[in-house]
Amino acid sequence: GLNKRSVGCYSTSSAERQYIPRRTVMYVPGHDLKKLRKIPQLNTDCAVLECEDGVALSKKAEARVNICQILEEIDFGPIDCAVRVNSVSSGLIEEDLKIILSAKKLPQTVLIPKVDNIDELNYFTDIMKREINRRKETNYRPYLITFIESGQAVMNMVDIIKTGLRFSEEGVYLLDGVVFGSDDFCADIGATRTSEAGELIYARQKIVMTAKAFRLQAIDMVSIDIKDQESLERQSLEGARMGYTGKQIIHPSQIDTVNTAFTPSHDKVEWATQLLDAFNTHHQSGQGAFTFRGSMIDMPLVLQARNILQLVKNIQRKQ
Ligand code: 1VU
Repeated sequence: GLNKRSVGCYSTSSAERQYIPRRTVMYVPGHDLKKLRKIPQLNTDCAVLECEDGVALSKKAEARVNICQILEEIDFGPIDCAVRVNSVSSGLIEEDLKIILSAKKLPQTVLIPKVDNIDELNYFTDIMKREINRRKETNYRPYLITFIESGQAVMNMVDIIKTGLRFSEEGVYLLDGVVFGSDDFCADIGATRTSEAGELIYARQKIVMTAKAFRLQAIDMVSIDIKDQESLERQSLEGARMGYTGKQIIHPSQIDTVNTAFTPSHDKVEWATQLLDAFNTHHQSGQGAFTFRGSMIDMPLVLQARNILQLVKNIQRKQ
């Protein structure tokens, strides 16, 4: 089998876990039924039925009701159906979970924003347990994705993930990924956001590294300038090179560019396939390092090539 370092794979538990590709994680505001009904026509990997920042305070109640309706009404097909609830600090999360977890059909994935410390994750998990237990069926176990959006959250990330994995082992949910909430992060530390994102480099790299250290997916920052396809493509390719598995998006025009950037190119797949063939040949003849297309190849490159092919397999499984 493939090495455990394969991209996005979770190694500590269970064959039951299926890899859910989330190259594109697209927000659809919960108050907007017209946009919500568009979801099945979109080629996004993950659709986020949004309760948090995309919804005004005066529309929160309406958004919850719409989301319950849409969960029942829409066939999401291959799209990962996710709900982003409000943060613990907003005071709105209990009501979000009460209503959404009483829907006839439940989301496959729950996103929880602005998790700054383990107390907030504990509080959320208590409500999740209570509301899931309230239902008759006991086998509901969503994927969970947490957001890192502040200096405190970056510092506490390891503890937050370990706590989430402990609850995952208990069976409450399956912690599956981490999102970098770059705009709130900038506000929190007093940074000024630029298109080049140099001000974000430390947090962006720390978050992907930490997520991957625990074999979790890492979802990169949003590009809010909807018109600027060039910077979207540049940022997406950069995120993919850093190890991110996907990116948050806000508009249908961003889907194709981002899906493409997070899918290994034809050339890259060919390179990886041929490199592994060459490796097998050299390996059988007892040779360690060898040259391939003019470069020295040894185990780290072989592992990277395997990551690429595993990633393609994960994406293809969806189609
Ligand atoms: O052509 P049609 O009229 O049939 O459809 C429009 C529009 O409805 C649709 N569309 C979307 N459909 C689903 N999900 C979306 N997010 C979405 N956005 C647009 O596409 C067609 C073209 O749209 P448009 O160019 O006329 O755009 P609108 O003026 O309708 O909408 C623009 C905004 C920005 C309001 C819209 O894209 C949106 O609501 N995006 C998500 C906002 C959000 O949830 N933000 C919070 C998360 S991001 C974050 O917290 C970090 C900053």
